[in-house]
Amino acid sequence: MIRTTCPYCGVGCGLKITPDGKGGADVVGDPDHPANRGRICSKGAALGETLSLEDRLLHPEVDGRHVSWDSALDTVADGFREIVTRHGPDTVAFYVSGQLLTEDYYAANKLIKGFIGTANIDTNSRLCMASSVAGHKRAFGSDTVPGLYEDFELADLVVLVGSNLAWCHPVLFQRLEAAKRVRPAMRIVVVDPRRTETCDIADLHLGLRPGSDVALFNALLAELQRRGATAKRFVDKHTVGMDDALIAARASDVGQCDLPKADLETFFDWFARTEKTVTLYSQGVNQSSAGVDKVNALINCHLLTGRIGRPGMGPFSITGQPNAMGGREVGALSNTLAAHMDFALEDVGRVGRFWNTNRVPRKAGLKAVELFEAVRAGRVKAVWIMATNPVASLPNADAVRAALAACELSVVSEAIRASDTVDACRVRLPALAWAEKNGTVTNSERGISRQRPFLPPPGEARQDWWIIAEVARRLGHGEAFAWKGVADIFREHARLSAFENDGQRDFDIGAYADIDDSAYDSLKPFVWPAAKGSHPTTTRFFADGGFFHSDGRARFIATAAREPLHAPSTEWPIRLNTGRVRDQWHTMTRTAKSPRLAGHRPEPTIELNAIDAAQRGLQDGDIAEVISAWGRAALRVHLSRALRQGEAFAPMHWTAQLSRAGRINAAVNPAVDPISGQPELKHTPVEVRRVAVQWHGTILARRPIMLPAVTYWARIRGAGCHAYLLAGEQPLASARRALSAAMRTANPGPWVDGEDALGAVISDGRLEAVMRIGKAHDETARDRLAPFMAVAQLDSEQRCVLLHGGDAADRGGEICACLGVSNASVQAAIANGAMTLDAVGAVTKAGTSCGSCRPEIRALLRAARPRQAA
Ligand SMILES: Nc1nc2c(c(=O)[nH]1)N[C@H]1C(S)=C(S)[C@@H](COP(=O)(O)OP(=O)(O)OC[C@H]3O[C@@H](n4cnc5c(=O)[nH]c(N)nc54)[C@H](O)[C@@H]3O)O[C@H]1N2
Ligand SMILES: Nc1nc2c(c(=O)[nH]1)N[C@H]1C(S)=C(S)[C@@H](COP(=O)(O)OP(=O)(O)OC[C@H]3O[C@@H](n4cnc5c(=O)[nH]c(N)nc54)[C@H](O)[C@@H]3O)O[C@H]1N2
Ligand code: SF4
Ligand SMILES: [Mo]
Repeated sequence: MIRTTCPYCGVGCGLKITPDGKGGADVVGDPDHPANRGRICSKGAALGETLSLEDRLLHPEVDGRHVSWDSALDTVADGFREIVTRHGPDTVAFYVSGQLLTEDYYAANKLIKGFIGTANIDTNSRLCMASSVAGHKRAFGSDTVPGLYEDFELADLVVLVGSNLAWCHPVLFQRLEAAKRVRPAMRIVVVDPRRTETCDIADLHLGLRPGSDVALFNALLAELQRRGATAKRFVDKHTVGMDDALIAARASDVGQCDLPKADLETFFDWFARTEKTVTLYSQGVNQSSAGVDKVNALINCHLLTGRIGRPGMGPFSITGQPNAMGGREVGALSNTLAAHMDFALEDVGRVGRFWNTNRVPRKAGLKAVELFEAVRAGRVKAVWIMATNPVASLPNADAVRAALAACELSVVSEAIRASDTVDACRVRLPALAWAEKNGTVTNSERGISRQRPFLPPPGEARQDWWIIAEVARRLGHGEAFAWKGVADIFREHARLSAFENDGQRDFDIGAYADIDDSAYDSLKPFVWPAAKGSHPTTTRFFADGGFFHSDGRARFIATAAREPLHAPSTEWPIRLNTGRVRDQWHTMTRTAKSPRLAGHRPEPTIELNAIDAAQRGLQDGDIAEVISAWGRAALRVHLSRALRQGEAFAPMHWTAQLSRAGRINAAVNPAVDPISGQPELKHTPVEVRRVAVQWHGTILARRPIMLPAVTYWARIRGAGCHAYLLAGEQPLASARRALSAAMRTANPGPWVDGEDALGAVISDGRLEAVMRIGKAHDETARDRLAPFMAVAQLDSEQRCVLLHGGDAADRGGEICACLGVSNASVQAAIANGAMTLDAVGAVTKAGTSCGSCRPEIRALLRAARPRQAA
């Protein structure tokens, strides 16, 4: 059994792994890990299904040819050297990721900032945490998350702003849910334009107008002061700028939020009266052209009330990626330097002394969106991408693809071959993946945990730090990169955090600067700070001031509410919001391998309010084009009661690998916050138009199919098969011909026609491939057909049911990913009288494993109640 950390979200759950000896593993929550105490969510629980080597990049490639490591590394080193010599260091760049381990991250940052001599390294955290980083620095003088996870459990009021915790940080949601069950008096408020699954445990949902958070928190600040909630001693002793912040707050108009007066009154009242208040916030705050102001507007409320750094209270920026915090610690944003230092002259000198180099740049580098603009314009001529998929995840994504195509030297270090970004890069370096990697990550509460390998390295793949160090050596910097393993890098990183620190910098893990290899190997999770000579504790920051501005005081920031940069217009009347679904992770390079995760949301959707849909002649299941001034995507229409009129939502996950036109970021605008440079991914004015498709189809096949050209397709994994969901504009008959030919090419055998536009390849009694095609969208076809693929040999009755109809399985998709319980089974249980979550669990088992689906089961229960009462 090996203890490691989950590679997905920033909760950073500890896991216990038992490899099965055949390349797979059993994964359970680690009861001893402080982040999760044994809990786990649907994505974590399905990790065992994502370990196969299918789709992995296993050998270095240059210009599409498989080459040796030596040759690939020479190509990278020679290319960077030559471009730097010809055009200067600022014409090269790295674009890295919060999914690198701290040791890899440290190596990348050291190479480019310390030795290549440019700050042109940015990370996908720019799309994620940059506004929080900037807001923290403005308020506290440092990028410090003051609190701990247990504060959510200790609080009497938890305000979730722009966070869909139920789906995005499920284990923290479970902890919150459990705390509320024990103490029902605890109140939860959700501030989100959408009525998300997180609202399931909320006492109040403030469905505000998108982008109006500053107006809301300004109004709150003014109200707190009016109601006498000011912590006068704390404000006088530890802060500056309250008066200006209050003047700005009073000047903004809460009417902009479009919220019922009574709800506002309740919110102000609860906040004013509740000392133990936590404000937890995420991408609804950060991914905005006013992201930094949103952060400061809500921090202002905590400074005014002195509610920070004590148990059960404080602002809490929840991070997305497993090592978003580690990236901030090593300083891999282009506007930070290293170990929570930036480009102040003394920091540049200090880091240069520590690294023994005089090349440290004196100014910040390019931020993600401008970095790829610079690539496109030819100002940056070499870019090395590591552990991120910008062709899918950056806004205005077609421009990113075009930038890479125009780039002299595009390099990518990746674990997966099938990725839009790998397709777009010239040099492809195979990286080890989670199960094989070794190092540390930092979670949202500053907790550092080990990731430990439990599978052997496949093919020629190597860990990222090794690849970086090999390039460094070829560039003549071998001595500075002569690490023998990850423990060497960790110790160096810990030494730098403590170097000339004396308490001036929050990030200090000097206590670990001298640990030996075996202590590193067995390292238990710990929360920083952990200065040399200190005893392990879990510390909060700022209860008694001690802010990191030179005068030790926090800053109130006067914030003025402003509209998103691109407002809706008559041409683009709908506000497109984007984000996540429960069971997929980002660009799906890993989660899409798991059949059980595919059940929940199998396709890329555009969720619309019923009124907006009706105005456009759109019905549930139609195919629609989402069009903006930047680009377009074609998605399945999904009507949703969670959305306000005039607002749409699309998940960010689908790439060209999985759906021809499902990449929503082709349409998302590249506006950024003026301070943080974080893109406004939550707000793009768009129009949505019906695509006049003639038919809809579903194919399941044992072997993957080369699809003919069709308007819309999405592909997912089924158990033992590949599933395709299709729709097209050509006549039904010709589509049917083309598709059946494609099916048979990959899955040879005799073709059998069934009723109801069904056709199948059945060879020696085994179903090889099956298609259902017709004029209408049949949402349940995949679930009905899947059980037949699971049968080794169809008996005559099964064959008859398959070809001539009848219900072989239940309908309506999967609700419980862990135990494979369908929506229909849950509904049937409810219809038979299971009226509580526990009762549904007892009958169907749904919701009794990881619990991620409990909000959805409760929604079905709620929906059933009025019907049963009637
Ligand atoms: N299942 C799953 N979990 C994940 C991830 C994943 O890919 N899949 N990714 C991880 C990562 S990297 C991140 S960053 C986190 C993100 O975690 P979250 O931030 O919780 O997730 P999102 O869905 O991006 O957005 C959160 C909410 O912001 C709302 N929102 C949009 N505009 C506004 C606004 O103007 N104001 C307010 N108040 N809210 C608004 C959206 O409606 C959405 O419900 O999730 C992490 N966890
Ligand atoms: N429209 C819209 N766009 C968004 C967002 C949104 O809410 N809306 N959210 C944004 C946010 S918050 C984030 S964090 C980003 C995430 O976006 P990305 O970072 O682009 O998403 P991932 O799919 O996680 O990409 C990580 C890649 O690294 C690879 N990989 C995994 N492990 C390793 C490793 O150890 N080494 C190497 N070299 N490669 C590895 C994976 O195969 C994968 O291709 O998306 C952003 N984009
Ligand atoms: S909540 Fe789920 S995805 Fe996040 S770290 Fe824990 S198990 Fe992994
Ligand atoms: Mo993120």
